[in-house]
Order: sequence, then C-alpha cells, then structure tokens
Amino acid sequence: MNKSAIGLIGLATMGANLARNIANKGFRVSVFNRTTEKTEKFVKHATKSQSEPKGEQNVSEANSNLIGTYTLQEFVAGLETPRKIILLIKAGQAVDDMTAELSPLLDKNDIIIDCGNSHFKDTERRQKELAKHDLNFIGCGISGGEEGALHGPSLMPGGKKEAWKKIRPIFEKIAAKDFAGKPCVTHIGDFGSGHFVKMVHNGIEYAIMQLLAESYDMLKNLGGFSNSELAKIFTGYNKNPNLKSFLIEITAKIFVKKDPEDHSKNPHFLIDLIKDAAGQKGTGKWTTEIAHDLGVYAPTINAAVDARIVSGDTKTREMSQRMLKIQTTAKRLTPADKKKLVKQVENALELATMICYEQGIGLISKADKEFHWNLNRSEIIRIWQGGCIIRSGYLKDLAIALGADQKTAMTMFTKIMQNLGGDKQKSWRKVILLAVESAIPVPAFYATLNYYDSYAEARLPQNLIQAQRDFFGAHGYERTDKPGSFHIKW
Ligand code: 2AM
Repeated sequence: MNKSAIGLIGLATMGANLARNIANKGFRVSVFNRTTEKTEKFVKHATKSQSEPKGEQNVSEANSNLIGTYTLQEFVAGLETPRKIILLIKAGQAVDDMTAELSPLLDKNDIIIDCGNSHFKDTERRQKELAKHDLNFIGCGISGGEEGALHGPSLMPGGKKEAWKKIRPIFEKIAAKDFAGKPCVTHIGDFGSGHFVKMVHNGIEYAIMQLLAESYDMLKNLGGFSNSELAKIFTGYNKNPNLKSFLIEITAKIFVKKDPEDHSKNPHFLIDLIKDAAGQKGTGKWTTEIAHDLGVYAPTINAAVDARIVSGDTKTREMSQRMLKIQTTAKRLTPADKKKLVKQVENALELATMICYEQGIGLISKADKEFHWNLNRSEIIRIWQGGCIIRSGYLKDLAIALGADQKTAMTMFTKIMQNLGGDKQKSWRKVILLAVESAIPVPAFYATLNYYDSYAEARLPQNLIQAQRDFFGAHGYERTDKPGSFHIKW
C-alpha cells in the first residue's frame, strides 16, 4: 500500500485548505476529522476551483493525493515513518485530547505539528510530555487566513531541529514566497518559539489594524470623505513602498463593497452597516500579557487590545453617550486642509506602522534573551514578507536592517531612523493634535508616538515617582550622581 508523506487532522476551513495546498504540491496527504461526514464531504468535493491556478499538479492527480481516513488507527497506519501529523484543530483542550489519543498509536521519532493558535507555554508543556515517549512536538504558527493556507501561508515552526529537518521539504513547498522568491518558512528555534513568534505577529496585526481604523475615522469624520473616496485614498497609500501591504489592500476593497443582501438599484455600502464592536480572541491579549510579564514596552499593541475591548462594551457605550458631553476646539477643514489631511494621515500611518513592527521585535528580542532561544530576527521578518496578514513592503528594508551583514544593516538602520526622524514626524504629531481637537479617539496613533518620544527623550519624569515611593513607602531611590539606593525622611 502507498503510504502518505504527511497526515492532517482537522478539516475546518484552514485545515481543509492546507491539505489541498499540500496535495497540490504533489505530496500524498492523509486527512482525518473527528466528525467523519466532514472527511467524506472534503474528499468528494476537492474540486478544480480549489486547486492551484496553473503550472502545478493537474486536478485529478492532486485529488488522488488526498486520502480520507475514518479512524485514527487507519490514519496513523497510512503514514510514512517517521510520521508527520499536522493538527489544525481548536486550540486548548482539544490539542491535549488529540495528542493523548494519538501518542499510543505512534512510534519513536514521529512528529506532531500543532498549527493552531496555541499558547507557547502550552506548546512547551506538550513538547516535554511527548519527549518522555520519544515523540516530537512542533508548535507551528501559521498566518495567511484561508487564502494563505491554500496558496501559501507564512509558517513559523518551533521545536527540535532534527524534527524540523524531516518536515522541511514539505513545508518549504507549501509556504508562500518572500520578496526574493525564497519560502516563507524557517526553523524559528526550539521550544515554544514558533508559537511565540506567531503570537507576536498577531499582536502586530492588532496594532496595525487599529491604526488603519483610526486613519479611517480621521478621514471619514474629520475629512468628510465618502467610501468611494476612502477607497481611492487607501489605494493611493498602497503605492507608498513602506505602506504597501495586504492590510491596506483589503481595507481599500472593503470601502467599496456593497451590501450583498440589498438587491435594490442603489445598495448601501456594507461597511456602514457593520457594527462597531470588534472581538478579541486569545493572541492579542496573550501578547499584552507576555509584554507585561517580560517588561517590554508595547503600548500600541496594548492600545489595540483595549480599543477592541471598549468597542465591544456596547452597553456602557450606549449609556454613557447620553451623559457625556463633548466640547471641541476643532475648526472646519477647508478643501485645502482636507487634501493636506490625506497626506498627513499617510505620513503618520507610515511611521506608526514602523513602530508597531519595532514593538514586536522588542518582544521577540526580550523573549529570546530570557528563554535562550537564539532567534534570527532578520529571518523572522523575512518569512513575514509573503503569505501572512502583516506582510508589507517595509519588511524588505527591515529584514536587511536586522541582518547579519553589519555594514548593510547599519546603512539600512540609519535610513529607517532618518525616515522616523524626518519631516513626516510632524504629520504624525499633527494628526494626533487634530484628533484631540475633534474628539476622535486615536489611542494607537498616540501610543506609537509616545513610544517614539519615550525612547527619544534623554530624561523621563520617573525621578518624581521614585521620590514619591520613597516618601510614602521608604522604597528607596537611586541618584544620578552616585551608585546605590538611598532613603531619607521626607
Ligand atoms: P469537528 O469537525 O469534529 O468539530 C475546528 O473546530 C476543527 O477542530 C474541526 O475540524 C473540529 O472537528 C476540530 N476539533 C475541535 N475540537 C476537537 C476535539 N476535541 N478533538 C478533535 N477535533 C476537534
């Protein structure tokens, strides 16, 4: 019997698309799903439209690479050894249950690859448990949504290098491509580093999405631009090499989408019918938690999580809107001011987005030091260049600035610093001033600027805080002129 190169458990959208991607790249892949009807349906309906566009496997060949299995025993028996098993099931208890069911069926050196959004600490716990049975566990972040899973995601695997080497040929084939055409996958490091990096990716994603939402708010409510105009403005932003990104591209498209349920001659724009309450799942919150645990300043990620929390608190918002009065000092914008605003927001967005990546890198660097992962930050940025949600033109320069070639890295770093420190910074400040005057909340824009200013300032006012703590709690203070801890009676 022909055995499969790899197995995949969990045929929800991501799992189904990843299985199709693997099959389309010429690998035989066995699939299993808890609910067997899903497996039957999936194997039956792997149709032409779901296969690679052109130049790849032909469809019937690709489909014959998808092997449906209906018991875990059958699934495991059909895999080449060492077995490679991707899990794309609900994060949390389901992953523990599934590994517990699978492991007695596996042999030494087999590899389970958890591609869900698991917490990196859970991944490390599972690695330790499975290692007792000589089984490998890789925690692999995956980004790119449904489309990415099908056509090429960004993959962030963390675990033992020997296990990575075994899955590498398949993972390099199914991944997206970076700006130089290399696969958007690399061995992130050992332990939970893959899932950690994916979590930070999601934190950055939260931050950039919030900046885009604030830009929309400014342009719509201060600038008075219509949805069609907004689409044009964001399409324009996408021509800026630093801003060119998946998130801006989809934002421009969102503005001109009409309500599919409105069959009238003049349907409404869908965006105006969508509730202004965003949810926040695990990874954004985890990023803020770990940032606090590690003592890393990541204010924009925190602000983005907070902004989703307040947006979702619709009850309090409804009540408070009736009680809280707003006094503004804003003047009406002239047509010339409006035109200026488009550029100011673009400049602010460009610099603030750079700061979001910087906060993510700060977190990765601190975790690397703390947990001794030995991460390659330039490689991490490189594999975010394609497939993933936060892919952006800026990541080309950033990968170089973090690279091993010291001279090139320094030149690029200087270029980035000059951009941050140049004239565009005035727009960044102006956008925040305008927002404050007009009572438009811009927590992410302000947080990024605070980040920049806090690191740019030679002195912060926390000398006063040291003094206060010593005053009321005898906590002691340090002095600028000599080492040691001091305490006085105030
Ligand atoms: P299901 O189709 O049987 O619900 C996303 O929810 C995916 O995770 C689905 O494929 C789902 O299977 C699977 N899943 C959720 N909880 C699971 C569990 N405890 N064991 C196995 N698969 C699970």
